[in-house]
Amino acid sequence: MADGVWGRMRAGLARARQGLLGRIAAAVSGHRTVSAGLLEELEGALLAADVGMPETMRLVGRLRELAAAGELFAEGVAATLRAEVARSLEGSSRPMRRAETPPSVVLLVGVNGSGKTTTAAKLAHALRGEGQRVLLGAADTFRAAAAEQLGIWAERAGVDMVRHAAGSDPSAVIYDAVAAARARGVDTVVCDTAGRLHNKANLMAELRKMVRVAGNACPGAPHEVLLVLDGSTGQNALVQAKVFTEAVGVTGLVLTKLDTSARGGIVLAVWRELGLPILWAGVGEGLEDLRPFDPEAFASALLGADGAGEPGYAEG
Ligand SMILES: Nc1nc2c(ncn2[C@@H]2O[C@H](COP(=O)(O)OP(=O)(O)O)[C@@H](O)[C@H]2O)c(=O)[nH]1
Ligand SMILES: [Mg+2]
Repeated sequence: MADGVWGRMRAGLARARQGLLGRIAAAVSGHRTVSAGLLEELEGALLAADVGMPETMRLVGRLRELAAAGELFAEGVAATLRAEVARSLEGSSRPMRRAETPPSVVLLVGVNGSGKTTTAAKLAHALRGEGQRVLLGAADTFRAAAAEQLGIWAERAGVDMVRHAAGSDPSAVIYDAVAAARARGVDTVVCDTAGRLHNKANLMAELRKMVRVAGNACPGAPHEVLLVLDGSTGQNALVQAKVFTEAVGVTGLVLTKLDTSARGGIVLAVWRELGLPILWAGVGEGLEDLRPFDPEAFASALLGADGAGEPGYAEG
């Protein structure tokens, strides 16, 4: 009895580890035609991978259509899904907006632990690699440790940082960082923010003020408000995206931890359900581990293909 329970649990976990591709392969094996039962299993696999209901329904509907027309057999399911996912994600990325007259101002927002501070450092590093002059703004003044953490990264990245004392007004940091950037001929200011305040309303009010103050410090700023989402948090990422989008004008997304997530399908859900472009993908904890989001490479990494070994995206 106990053995049975443990055996099932082990098997269940192994299945989760295998990720989407493994589950599709398992569903398809032994089938020749795309039966209703197979479609149901595929639906389960897509939902388990956080693809979300609307996009799952679209994908499964498409498979059903092709199968009914005699154009799809079980062996072609993975390749067809890959092509459909790539098609879904067309137009889901774009380069970051730049100010006509520097500095460009980028605010990173998101809940605690999503990867904002790490992303600020990676982004500064990436832009520096493009030859830009970059300045970091430590506008997470909620905890002293936050500015310290960013300071260590700034040093590693060889980028200057503006910070104030812990507990001070984060908007003042934004103002000073933008003013300093203008004075020093900086191309892009990347600002870290806090993910937790005393309550959600408080946090959102603070963020709105930061956006306003950035605009006061430099007309047209912020040029991007990027919501940083942990790609492994699943459907809750959608809830976060809705909350932040309503509170501040989120212009795009950074999806982090795609290297650790066996699910990744959240990318499809956020694009279909929110239409927010995905600008960057976080694929590790190091300075180099940020990539412009590449929909094709992502579809290949998620569903396996020749490009699946593409550096930087996790394979299921
Ligand atoms: N594996 C992995 N870990 C990440 C990634 N981005 C951030 N992290 C880790 O997530 C944790 C929280 O990151 P942090 O930047 O402090 O989040 P913040 O609270 O939003 O500022 C840290 O341990 C980071 O190293 C990523 O793309 N991949
Ligand atoms: Mg932080």
